[in-house]
Amino acid sequence: MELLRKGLWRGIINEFREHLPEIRDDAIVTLKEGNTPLIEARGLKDILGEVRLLLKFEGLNPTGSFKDRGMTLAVSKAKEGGGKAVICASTGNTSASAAAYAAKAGMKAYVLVPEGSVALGKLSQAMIHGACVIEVRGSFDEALAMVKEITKRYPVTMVNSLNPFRIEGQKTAAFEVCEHLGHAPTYHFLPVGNAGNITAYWKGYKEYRDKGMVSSLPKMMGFQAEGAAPIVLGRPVANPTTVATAIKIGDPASWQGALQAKQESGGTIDMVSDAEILDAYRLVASREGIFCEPASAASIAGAIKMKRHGVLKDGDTIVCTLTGHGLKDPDTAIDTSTKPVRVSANMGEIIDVMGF
Ligand code: AN7
Repeated sequence: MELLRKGLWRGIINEFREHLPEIRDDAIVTLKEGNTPLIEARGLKDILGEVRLLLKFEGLNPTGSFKDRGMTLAVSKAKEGGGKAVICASTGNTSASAAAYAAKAGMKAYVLVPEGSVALGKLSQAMIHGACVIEVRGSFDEALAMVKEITKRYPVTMVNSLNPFRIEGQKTAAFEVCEHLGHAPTYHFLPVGNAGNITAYWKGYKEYRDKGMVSSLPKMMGFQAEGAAPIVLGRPVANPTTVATAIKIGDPASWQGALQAKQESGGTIDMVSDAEILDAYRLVASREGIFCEPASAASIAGAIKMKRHGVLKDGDTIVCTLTGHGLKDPDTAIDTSTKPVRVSANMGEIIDVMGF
């Protein structure tokens, strides 16, 4: 009997190599990212009607977010080029992923995060993986501007999504959606922060269409948080605010990529309020058993909004990417949920709470 099962997942570089930039075998740094599930969601029919809703749960990547797809390639290419250190500005997930892949590569990671605006889980990841964590008294946008300057002058590789290998890696999520479904969805919903991911998905879908792997393309539906919606407003936002700290970004690096995805696909870049984001966040947790982080729920909130506006039709296939795991941000989960009931070690009190 064969003890080893054939076909164990080898990470996105090895699985999609013919669609990615060339890389030397010995430079590949992988934590076996990718191959995340596309989960049928049947519990929202009272809200969404007879659309077919599928959730691409990117929170199940090695560090708990979609960033790992881009990071494996960005760090591998840095290693191939003899790089010794990487740097990023981050609202949290990029820093967690950079720290982990740098650790695996034996490289140094410097991460700049906006002080007080990074969810607890993400900060803990960057710290435990041994990154040099620099909390900047300022915004993500200010931190990114400094990272750009630093990489011009010092021997460190930028692994923000301005690094083209990040986009190349992240486009593999679109490949997986096509392969799981056997075709492209009608709509693809995503949260939008720095706009790298929507740029990457659109590139991925177009490549699979051009190579004849699928025959159609989805409409790309990007959603920003109302208090951090520069692309919707058409101008940078100086002091972005939202409970969804991952997408608290006022001047996205891939602004043009997002607009291109919207225009070419016939989709939209729109916004949802924090209240809509938190409703969707609780809904997907309580009805579908999926714990995503608040920013991720902007995709579901966007789909609900589009249903309300009569955009979605029965029979449409809709994919929402849930970009990060809910455990990244336990504070928001606790703040927005029913509090535990405290009792003495007494059967009567417990049965009373249980309502029997
Ligand atoms: C969970 O980590 O920008 O539009 O520095 O963490 O590609 O930026 C995170 C972004 C959505 C937005 N959902 O994606 C960072 C960072 C989650 C995120 C986004 C982010 P982009």
